[in-house]
Amino acid sequence: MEDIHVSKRHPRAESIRIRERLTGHIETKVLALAGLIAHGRGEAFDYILGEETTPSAKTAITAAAATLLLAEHPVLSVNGNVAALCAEEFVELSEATGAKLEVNLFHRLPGREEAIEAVLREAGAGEVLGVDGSATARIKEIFSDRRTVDPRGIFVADVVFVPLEDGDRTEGLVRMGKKVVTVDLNPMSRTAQFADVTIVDNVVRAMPLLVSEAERLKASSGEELKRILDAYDNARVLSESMETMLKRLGKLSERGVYLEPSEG
Ligand code: PTJ
Repeated sequence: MEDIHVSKRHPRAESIRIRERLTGHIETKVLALAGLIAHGRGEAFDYILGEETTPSAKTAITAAAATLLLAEHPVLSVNGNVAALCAEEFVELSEATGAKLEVNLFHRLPGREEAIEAVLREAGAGEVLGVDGSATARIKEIFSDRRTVDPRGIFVADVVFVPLEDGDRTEGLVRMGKKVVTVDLNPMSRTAQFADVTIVDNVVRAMPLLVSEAERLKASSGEELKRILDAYDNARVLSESMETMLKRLGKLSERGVYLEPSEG
């Protein structure tokens, strides 16, 4: 796939590049059409957040790394959006934590699982669960196509990483006694609310930080990792992310017009 040319001087060059990447993945079937809408919703929250990783998101990233490292059977659930945006980092996170990669989709259209598997393999993945008819187990607590999972993966996992979804799955997984880690720019989404660890940040910024945090904490003892989690409060992290948005909008609302024209 070729990127369109966007001048580095364009004030929203990075955002346009990411959009191009996503629209290109409609044709490859990696992305569901609804994935574009989901991205737009995420972008809107990112705009209000200030398009930066906040201190509370960094706290959540540390807790996410500790949760994955402490798990016995961690699984990283891959959907179309995350495969299109950060397949390499998913493979790296899987290597750093020993977590399995499983393709698990909301929109199960013909050819999508294979397309996502191909993107993961190109990014260096070895084993990929949930493909080639291997999603044979059913989770009765989930009421969408996401309920069919790999019996070697999400079904038996104690910790599941489910970035970018606003759905019933997190509630179902938590009800089953599993721990859930997510990345979601919307702190009010059901997944953000029900997860044990919610990273309110753009997945594009959060994933490299999560990989390096997992690599840094890898040598820590179980006790040290448990201490990180004992001190972690997801409700506080969610409050702080909402507060960041509120304060930013409050400050900007004092001026209304806050952008300066760029020099020609
Ligand atoms: O590939 P599939 O078929 O499994 O479908 C994937 C999507 C994302 C289409 C599906 O899970 C879906 O419809 O998700 P929702 O309900 O739109 O929720 C996506 C959540 O991710 C929303 O709360 C968005 O704010 C958030 N989001 C979108 N883009 C990003 C994001 N969060 C972090 N980083 C982003 N880049």
